Amino acid sequence: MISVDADPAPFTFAPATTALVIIDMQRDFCEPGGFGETLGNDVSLLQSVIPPLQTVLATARALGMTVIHTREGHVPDLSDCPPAKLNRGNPSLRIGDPGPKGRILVRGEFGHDIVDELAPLPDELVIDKPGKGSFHGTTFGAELQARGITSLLVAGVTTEVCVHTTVREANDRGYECLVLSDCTGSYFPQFHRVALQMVAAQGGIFGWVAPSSALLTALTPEAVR
Ligand code: TIU
Repeated sequence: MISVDADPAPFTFAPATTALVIIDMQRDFCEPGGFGETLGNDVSLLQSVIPPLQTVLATARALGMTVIHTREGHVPDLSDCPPAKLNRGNPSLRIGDPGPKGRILVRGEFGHDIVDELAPLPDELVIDKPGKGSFHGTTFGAELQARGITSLLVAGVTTEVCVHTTVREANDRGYECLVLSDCTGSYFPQFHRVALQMVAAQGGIFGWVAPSSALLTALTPEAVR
């Protein structure tokens, strides 16, 4: 077992039954001209997530761990996008509108895909999800079960939206989740901070939180062997 120095207590996991889950590191959220920017956000705030997450991803791959990527988005006819989501707020462009990186938050468009730095390998699972949580409307739960996964190392964006929703869904289904604090990010730094506190408070009500440095200290080839 690997033990990571985490908040509120050490997080222990077996690499063979643990997946690195990278949530929605899509151009639509991380780069100008996508969904995140249409909502009025400064998307440059998410850039700091990429370098530490690249290191964690490279380590997980080198150790042969299960890596799963998710993408939020909708089929081209938007039949999986509830009107309550489509019509919400006053964005500069709505979901499905043509933008500089293709139709906003639509599957198959350039903007919907994952940033180059974290591009999935051909053998890595990519879960397309219509909502904020990774379990809702997807095969994510079945895929975890099929692989015997019981613990999740969770990274990606945004901390208080899709990362939080996924961790809450996973926690209710019995998965143990470690959120990597520097490998998640938000358009609202104060939400990022408090969202991480919410996970670990009350004895770890939703899971555990640790910086990637703590994971990498514990996750060495010697420890995994
Ligand atoms: N707007 C925002 O903070 N996030 C999302 O809409 N989706 C995800 O977090 N992926």
